[in-house]
Amino acid sequence: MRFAHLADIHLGYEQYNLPWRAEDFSKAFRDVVEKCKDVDFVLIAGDLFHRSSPNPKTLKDAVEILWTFKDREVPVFAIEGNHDRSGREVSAYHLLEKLDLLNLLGFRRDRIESEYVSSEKVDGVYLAKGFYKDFEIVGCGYIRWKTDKYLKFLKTSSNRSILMLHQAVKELSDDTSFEITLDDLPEAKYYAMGHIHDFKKIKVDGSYLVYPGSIERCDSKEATIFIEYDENLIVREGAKKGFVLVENFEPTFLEIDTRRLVNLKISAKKYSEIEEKLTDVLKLLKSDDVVIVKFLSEEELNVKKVSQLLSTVKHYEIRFEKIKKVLEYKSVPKEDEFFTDFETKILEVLKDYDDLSRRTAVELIRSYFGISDKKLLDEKEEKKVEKREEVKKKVKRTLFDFLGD
Ligand SMILES: [Mn+2]
Repeated sequence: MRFAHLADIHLGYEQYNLPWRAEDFSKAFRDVVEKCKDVDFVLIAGDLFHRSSPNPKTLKDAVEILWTFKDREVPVFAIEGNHDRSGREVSAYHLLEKLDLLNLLGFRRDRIESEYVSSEKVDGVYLAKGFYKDFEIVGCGYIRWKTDKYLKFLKTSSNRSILMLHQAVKELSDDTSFEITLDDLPEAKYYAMGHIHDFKKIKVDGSYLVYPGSIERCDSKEATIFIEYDENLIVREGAKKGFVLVENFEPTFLEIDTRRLVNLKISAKKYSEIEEKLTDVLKLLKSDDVVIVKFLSEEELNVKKVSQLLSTVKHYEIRFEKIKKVLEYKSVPKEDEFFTDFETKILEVLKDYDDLSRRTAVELIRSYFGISDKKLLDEKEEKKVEKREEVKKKVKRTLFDFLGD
């Protein structure tokens, strides 16, 4: 017995406003289905669609692709993700369920009973569970708040039980956002997870907990390759995309080919260097690539020119960040280099900033320049005499004027 576990298919995602990118997502889904031969059933752990209201083309693709499983008589069990759950009672999943293309699991207002689904009443609602031979599949769609309240109802009874959730588990989340921790999980023989877009696999009390990851590259953080050109040119491979085949509860990752999404970062002080580096990097790029490039420079970017250079790839997105010039500080001379010994001494005395130190400083200055008290007084006296003479002259002249000579 084996089953396929997929998640985060994001059908209909017109990434970077490009309708043909949605085609890439459909193609990836077709490739997955192609590789799912000889499975007994299929699990879709949420985010089958990129949006809760997929357009007609996307719905048509979903119906067509899922019909392959229907033709093969392979049941599909699915839960809603955060991207495609609906605030209203009916989502696109209900349409697919009506067409017998999948079995929607989780909390429902009405009791659902079908070939592969049976409902159990919990807390005033019904929990639709999946059954395939002796496999029991329990799960529910994405929940943002009070996850513990819902999780406690997701009890399994079979020893071939699968718990399917679209939630980020804290211990496996790369960023700070998560809704549950490993301790919150009810017991199961396999945890079929969705929501985290990278393939992850760990063991929890002897059972595998797996995120197959998204089947296509949903943003530049999920790039095929990361190229960084600052001092040196560094090329790093991104994560593989695909899904998981599970046989006897042992998961195996199967890779799916995707269009290359290149995450490129070029830094240089001068714009001319940016152009040179880009020309270098272009040798690594292919005509089918989608390139997300970030330039960092002190000078303005010649957008027209870099666009021209990038026009050899399928699509590019340019981001630019102007970096501030690094200021060069002139070296400040040391105090003993700048001041003479005498000046340093004066400054030292004036540190205390009181009358005594001021008087001391004045004394020092006087003796340094050879100015005695007497000399100072003499100078003052001289000036006074000069002034008096001047005044006298003026007065004299005025008196003469007055007397008419
Ligand atoms: Mn997703």
